[in-house]
This record gives sequence, C-alpha cells and structure tokens, in this order.
Amino acid sequence: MSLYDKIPNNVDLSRDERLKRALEKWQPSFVNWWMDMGPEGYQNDDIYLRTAISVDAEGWATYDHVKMPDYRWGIFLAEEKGDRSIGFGDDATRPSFNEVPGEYRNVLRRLIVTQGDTEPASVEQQRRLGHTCPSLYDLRNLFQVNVEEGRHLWAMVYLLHAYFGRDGREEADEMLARRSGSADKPRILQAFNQPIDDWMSFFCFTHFVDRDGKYQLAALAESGFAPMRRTCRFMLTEEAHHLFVGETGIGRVARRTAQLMKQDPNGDARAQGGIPLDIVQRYFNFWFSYGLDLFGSEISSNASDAFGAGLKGRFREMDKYTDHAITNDMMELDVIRDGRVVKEAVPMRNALNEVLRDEYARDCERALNGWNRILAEEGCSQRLRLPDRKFHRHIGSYAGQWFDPEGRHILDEREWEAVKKAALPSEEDYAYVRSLMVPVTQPGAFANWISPPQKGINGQSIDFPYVKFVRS
Ligand code: BYC
Ligand code: FE
Ligand code: FE
Repeated sequence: MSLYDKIPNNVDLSRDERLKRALEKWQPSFVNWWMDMGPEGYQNDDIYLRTAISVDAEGWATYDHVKMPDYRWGIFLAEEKGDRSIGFGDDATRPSFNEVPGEYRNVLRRLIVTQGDTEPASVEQQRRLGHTCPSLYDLRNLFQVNVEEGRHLWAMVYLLHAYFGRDGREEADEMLARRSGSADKPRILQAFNQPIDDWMSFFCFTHFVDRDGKYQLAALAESGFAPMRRTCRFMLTEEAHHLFVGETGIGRVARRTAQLMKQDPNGDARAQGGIPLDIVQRYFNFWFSYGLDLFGSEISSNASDAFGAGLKGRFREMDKYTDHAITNDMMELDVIRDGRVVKEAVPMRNALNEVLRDEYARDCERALNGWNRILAEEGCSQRLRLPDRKFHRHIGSYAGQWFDPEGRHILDEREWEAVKKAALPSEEDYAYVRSLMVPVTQPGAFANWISPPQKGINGQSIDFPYVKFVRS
C-alpha cells in the first residue's frame, strides 16, 4: 500500500514509472476540473469524510474532517485470493486475463469509457446543491458522494491509462472535457445530462441512478478481465452509501410529508410546507424511467458480445447461476411489432440488458414497499408506485412509443401530451420544490420538508458538526 505517494494506490504504481508519470500528468487536470465543476462554494470547509486508505476492513473507511481538495483520491483494487478462471461466456474455463486480448479491446474500452463518464457527470449535476442543504448531515452526505464519484473516475482512468496506451490517455482527457447537459459535448448517457437542481431530485438520482451503478458495477465485478473485476468490487463497497443516501432520503421525505398531512386540517402537506405525494410520484415517474433506460436496449448484440467475451456477466453470475454459457436459453420479451405490443422469444444472451434491468426493477420495488410502510406507520392511506416499465422510455423497444404509467399503449399524440403533463414533474412542481430549498446549517436542525435520519454517520450524533465552515 502506497498511501503517502502523490497518488495513493495499491497497484504498485511506483514500480511502473511510465504509467505513474502519465497519471501524474492527468492529476492536475483532474484537480482543475474538480475546482471548476465540483461542489461550488465549499472547497475551503472542513467536511467529515470517509476516505479509503486501504482495501481491508479497517482501512477502507477512515473518518476525519478534511477539506475536499485534500481528499486522497486513490487507485484501489480489491484483493483476490488465488487464480481465477473467466467464469462465463465462450471461454469460461480459461484463466482470467490480466492484459486486454486484442479482439476484445474495443468492447472493453467502450464499457470502461461509458462507466467512467457517469462519475464526473454526476458531480457536475450536483454541484450547486450545497447552497440549499436541508441539514449539515445531508450536506456532508452530498460531499461524500461527490468525492467518491471523483474516485470512481480515477478507477476507470487508471484502467484506461494502464491498459489502453495512447487511446486510453485520450479517452481519459475526454472524461474531463465532456460536460453534463452541454449542447456540444454532453455526457454519454441521458440520465447524466438531466439537471439536479433540488434535493428531491438528488435523492431520486442517488436512489434510481446510482442504483443502476450498483447493478452495472456488479455485472462488471464478475469480469474475466481481472483489473476491471477488482476495481469494480471495491467501488461497490463505496456505492452502498450512495444508495443509502437516496433510499433513506426519500423515506425521510415520505415520513415528513405524512406527518404534515396529519397536522393539516385538510390533509394538505403543501399547506404545511411539505412536498406533496403527487409531486414525489411525478419525480419517481421521471427518474425511474431514466434509470431503466440506462440498461440499454432489451435486445442487444453489445450485451451478447460482452457476455460471450467474458467481460460483463449477470448480477451475481458466479453465486446465482450454474449454467454460465447460456447458449440455448431463450427469454420472452414484450416488443413492438406493427405498432402493437407482442411477446417475442429472444436468445438469452441478447436479452441480458433486460435480465439486469429485472434485477434493478425488483430492487426498486423492495425500496418502494419500505417507503409505503413508512406512510402506513404515519397513518397515511395514500401509496407511492413505480410507473410501468414501458412509460417514458428513450432507449430500447419502447422508445418512440407512448405508454401511460399503468402501461397502457397510447396511440393518439394529444392523449399522450395530456398523460405526460399529468405524470411528469411540471415547471410549477420544480418551482415549488425549489421554493422549499432554504439552507439549514445549524448542527442538528433540519428543513421542515424532511424528517431527521434515524442515526448519524459513523456512530456520531445527529447534531454532530458534520461540516465546519471556515470563514475566509
Ligand atoms: N443513453 O445495445 P444498446 C453509475 C446507446 S451508472 C444514451 O442499447 P448496450 C453512476 C449505446 O451506447 C452505471 N445512449 O446498449 C450512477 C449504443 O450506442 P452506439 C454506468 C444509450 O451497449 C450515478 C446504442 O445506444 N455504467 O455508475 O447493450 C452516479 C445501442 O446500444 C443509452 C455502465 O453503463 C442511454 N441510456 O448497453 C455516478 C456500464 N443506452 O455505440 C455513477 C457500462 C444505450 O451504438 N456500459 N445507449 O452508438 C454498458 O454496459 C452499456 O454501454 C450500456 C448500454 C448498458 C449503457
Ligand atoms: Fe460511482
Ligand atoms: Fe455512486
């Protein structure tokens, strides 16, 4: 472990002078990007952050007050015992590889670039949220997520520099050149070009979009390319907190809204300064549909190729399945033929995006049940839902078709306009939610629209000074 190197790492960077020099050249560009596009206005403050200083149980989560620019962004690969075989696909029994086989170079580079691009994108999307934080606890969580997404970018840039030579270095530079929401150099995937201008959007993003990250990383953590597998394993340990922030954030909003409804003579949360459940529902409709898009087309030769090559597996491929070749299985999918939804059997390998999306959707249902339990506990009889998977899709079979949140196929454009208006957040919804976003920065105090968490971070109390402002 070379923690005190310029670039903390457990990949023996000091033994590879060329790679080290290349990464040390990229590092100042990263820091410039962070100062320009990272959290706006808080770079000088002391934040109670978790930093990875090693990959073992003691070292991976060290907590201290640090300034974000001093966070030690490092390169950490999970340790592995013994040699492994590839595990799945066409070469399942062959030893897993430590270099990139020439024939897989393009597929692999594309996966790494797509994964890597999402990390800085999310930091860009979230950069102004600090100014409207509902508490110091939440402010600290935002920054924790942001610095770790920065580290995830480092993880992918390491792979590009170490295994893809000159093209890899060019791709690494491009990671810092694209910008979320930019008209001429946007981020690659659509969810990462959507604005996140309020904390309800932030919680929905960390719940629904970081959760795509969990499933994609888990699929890549099965990879026969050992450095990819080990990098993603370690990223997943950090990812759990991002998902916690989203899921509990939404749960805390649901609880508070239900309480405010109870307080109000007309059961109106809005009259009490809360976020009404119909707005929460429209935010779900928006972010769940963008989350589903992130899994790619239902029928995908890219997915089949990545599986065949042993590069990207299924969720828990080695634990959950016995057949790792899947050459004969078929999967039945809803597809559109002649303007109608019909069932069609597709070779399983081509349907793997949908298989991963199923895992994701089940997990989203589980979380939804938890929020509905909170509403019930607080005596509220309304319930939240997830929209049908065909609703508001931009990628795959259902893109260019219209479905309502119940899954009904709509053929008339005017009807679709009306459905869309009722089901997605309006400008007025956004403006109302933004009007609630007033900063709360007294330790232990929380904005009116959200309830406090059940406990603090790392055993600290809820009123712990998670952020200490340094007046300059
Ligand atoms: N938006 O066969 P198709 C995370 C493109 S999140 C725009 O359907 P494939 C994080 C696709 O590129 C995890 N374009 O898809 C979360 C292709 O274009 P070309 C990110 C899209 O390849 C929060 C074409 O459509 N990780 O970590 O089977 C905060 C047809 O491709 C989209 C990964 O994504 C879209 N939604 O699957 C921070 C893992 N979807 O090449 C971080 C790596 C597809 O034909 N990526 N396209 O021009 C992959 O595994 C695959 O690239 C995808 C797409 C699953 C994304
Ligand atoms: Fe990430
Ligand atoms: Fe994340």
